[in-house]
Amino acid sequence: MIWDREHECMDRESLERLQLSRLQQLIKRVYHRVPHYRQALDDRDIKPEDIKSLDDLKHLPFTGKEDLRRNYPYGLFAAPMAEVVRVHASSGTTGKPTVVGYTQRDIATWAELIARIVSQAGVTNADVAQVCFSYGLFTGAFGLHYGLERVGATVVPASAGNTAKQIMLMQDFGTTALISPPSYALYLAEAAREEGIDPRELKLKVGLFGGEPWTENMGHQIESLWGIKATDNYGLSEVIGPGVSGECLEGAGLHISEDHFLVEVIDPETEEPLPYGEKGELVFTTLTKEAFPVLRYRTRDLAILNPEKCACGRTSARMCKVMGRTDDMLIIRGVNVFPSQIESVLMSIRGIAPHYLLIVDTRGPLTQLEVQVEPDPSVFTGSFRDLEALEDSVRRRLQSVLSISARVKLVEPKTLERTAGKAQRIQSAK
Ligand code: DLL
Repeated sequence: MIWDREHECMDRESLERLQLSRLQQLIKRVYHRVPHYRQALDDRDIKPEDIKSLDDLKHLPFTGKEDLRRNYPYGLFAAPMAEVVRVHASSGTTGKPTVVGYTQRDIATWAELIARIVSQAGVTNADVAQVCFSYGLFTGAFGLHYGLERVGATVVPASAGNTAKQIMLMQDFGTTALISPPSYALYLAEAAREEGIDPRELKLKVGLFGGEPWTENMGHQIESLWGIKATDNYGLSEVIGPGVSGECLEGAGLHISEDHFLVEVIDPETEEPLPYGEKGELVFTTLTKEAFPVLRYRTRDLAILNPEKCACGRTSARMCKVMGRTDDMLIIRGVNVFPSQIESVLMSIRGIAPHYLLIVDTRGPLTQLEVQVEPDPSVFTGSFRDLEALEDSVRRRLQSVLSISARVKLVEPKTLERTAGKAQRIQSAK
């Protein structure tokens, strides 16, 4: 079903007219309300009235995660706090998260955008939708929740974790739609089988998966384990959260809600926009957000755009599945984390030498992280109990500061490789 035919099937000319008027409003809003954007526009000698066509977008300044960090927590908000009804946050490149805000109208827009995605995956008011993202600062659960309610689905806000209970809920509540990170869908299927339950015997029909990268092959595995249709949906907190784009049942790319987000693909090195069909970094400009609009936000996600009308009837441009990132951000069980954040936690622990290795294992259903560290020889007693306590304290610090669960392994002093050049601190498990 097409939730919002008027906008999802708009001809390009009308769409571009709408985008331009919204872009002009946006530039006015950020110029007058957000000192950071005013400065960035002034630096380029751009005044709001200079925006005459969508082509002018390429002259506008980019925004990056570092701009959010510099303006922590509310510096980029374009609405007074009295109008901000919700905040969410995601990991930044330091210990501090990046914070985003929503007005009442933003929350309503978000629910509409999710309703589109949910409907294009075939979910209706006849479905029971189990949300297995964690409810909290992360945008995933709350974002998807309200859009599912908007289409009238029965939402089971199961949140993340407690696998045995998730399976019980699926059985007892007759869950037909699973909303989770793709890796968790694999894990749940495995856990169900271990309990002697055939996942294909459950009522599940469809899954809406996102929040982390996953390959088509992983999709096929999920589909055959559960006997369902697996759809991909993409988004990021800085732009809105989930709801930026999602797959329809044709499975031929993720439809971007272009009436709300202007999308570009750029060459990450030269920063020049690339034509349709070429692989590059996704850049989004929000067209309707009030509390936290962004100008040309650099996602670091790599993809290709396709502007052709889809067989489903929608005219919006589609992005392919995310093909990778331009930086080294890791997503460990849905939690975004940069190696630099792990490093800063490790370096703050007494008794740890400044050498470490991160081993990322993507072979199983859940991405696992092993952190190898050396004890500092000056405090190294050799006592087994001390070593265990040290390992445990590293594990707990990573959990409490970064919310990641990692396996921590202390290795003999001076055994991690030292290089004269760039240290190779990340390895894939083989
Ligand atoms: O992960 C929003 C979201 C939640 C989307 C649930 C879909 C479902 P952040 O925590 O800010 O927001 O992380 C955003 O996660 O830049 C991508 O690198 C990655 N990501 C999100 N969805 C996908 C996807 C949410 N479908 C970062 N495929 C993004 C690949 C994805 N990567």
